[in-house]
Amino acid sequence: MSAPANRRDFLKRGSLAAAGLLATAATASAQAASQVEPAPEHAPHPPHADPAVPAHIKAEYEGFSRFHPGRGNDPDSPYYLGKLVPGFRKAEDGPAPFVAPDLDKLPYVMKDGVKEFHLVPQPVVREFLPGYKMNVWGFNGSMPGPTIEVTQGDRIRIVVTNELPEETTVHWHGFELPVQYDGSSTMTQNPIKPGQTFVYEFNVHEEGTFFYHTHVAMQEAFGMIGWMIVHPKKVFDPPVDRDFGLLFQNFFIGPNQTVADSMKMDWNWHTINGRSGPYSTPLVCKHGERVRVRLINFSPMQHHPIHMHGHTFWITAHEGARTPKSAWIPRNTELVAVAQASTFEFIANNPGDWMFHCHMTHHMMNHMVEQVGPRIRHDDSVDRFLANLETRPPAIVSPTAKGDEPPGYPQKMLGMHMSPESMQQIMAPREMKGMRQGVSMSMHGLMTAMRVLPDDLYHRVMETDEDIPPGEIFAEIVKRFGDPEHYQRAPKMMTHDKHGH
Ligand SMILES: [Cu+2]
Repeated sequence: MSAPANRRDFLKRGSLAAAGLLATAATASAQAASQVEPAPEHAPHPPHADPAVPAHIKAEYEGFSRFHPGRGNDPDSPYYLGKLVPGFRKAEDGPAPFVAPDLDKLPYVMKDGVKEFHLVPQPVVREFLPGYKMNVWGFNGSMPGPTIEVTQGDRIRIVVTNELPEETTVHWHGFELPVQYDGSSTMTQNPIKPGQTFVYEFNVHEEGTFFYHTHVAMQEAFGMIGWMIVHPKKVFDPPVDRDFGLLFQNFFIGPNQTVADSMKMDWNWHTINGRSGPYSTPLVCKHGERVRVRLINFSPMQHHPIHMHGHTFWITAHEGARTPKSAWIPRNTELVAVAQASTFEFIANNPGDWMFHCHMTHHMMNHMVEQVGPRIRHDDSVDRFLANLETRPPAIVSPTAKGDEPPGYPQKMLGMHMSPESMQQIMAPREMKGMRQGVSMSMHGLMTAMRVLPDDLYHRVMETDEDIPPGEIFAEIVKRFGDPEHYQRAPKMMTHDKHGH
């Protein structure tokens, strides 16, 4: 079927579905509330939700639409859940650039046909949240280290100069390389002493999601890892428009401390690419695109069930290699164990700001030391707050609990108290523009967002310097694709009021 014919058909069905919806609503209000109306054959989809699809864009694939949520007609179709629906990017344009928010890329120089990188293991200060500057270990001033991005078939040389106060080695996780360059401390090489340099060099015949990391266990718990992306020589089919990476880590950093403690068995700080929610920069894509997301878990001890709202995705690769299409699995939550990498792809056919997070409850909170008071207090000790435990009032379960401090409960149930300056720092990236007022209160620890925006809204958010009021983009999406009569905007200044009113 040609694209224009498809579009006419699509519009016609859209109007019919909308008419059906109105009729259904009218009937339902006149009948008993318990009665269930049969669902229309196609999901209710008001005509105003139809994006302006140019004639050259194919929107429908055997019942699956690039532009509105749905599964497709047949689980055995290659297009079921968008499985093989291509992105807009042409394969001949090469792989979509890899984007790991909040991290830089490691530059290289070409020397006699070899890509040469310089990597410096060193102690670094990383700002997990505005004002929370943590003493961790990383590479080249960053934790995680800068991203190494190469292409299958490259020969690479990594010159490692150790600026740590102790010995280290660097391991190239997952590569099938000559053993002397594997970076396994003492098993394959002498540790690199402080101030010394060691040169790793090997051919990359693999493709996939890899990473480099120290091979000293305690240094791993301090954060010593970096992305290592190898693009395939020939772009994978179907081509994607976006290639994002989220790297999940846990740390233990005690109250009134800034130094990560690698000996703990529990973990209270959680970072995505080295930042904690809501300071992690959201992912933004356009409505209808094919999007790839790579996940790495480099936590010391704990796994992460990573869940994305509003879409079903296909698991297309694990750390070692691309998975054959016949073995792809549709999911909405992917469990990523320690040191594993998982890759999924989906068609962004459901516009909105979608939660994207680890589902472990403790990983959806930062530092979890609220019961002993603020995280960092100058000239104060933890003891005063701990002393309160004996005298604190009994737990009261009542709707009269004030604000976000229910009496008797040690933890605050909602929100995060931040100065207006810190809040400004969090809301500053363009990726946050137009999200609902107070959105930062819902993204803590290993939580971020996948924003799926229609072209014009994407342009306003990502390609202009327009000052967009909080909630404006979200409200516009509700207007076009949702149920605007039943939508309530967020109360103003919610995030700046200590007591939530
Ligand atoms: Cu987790």
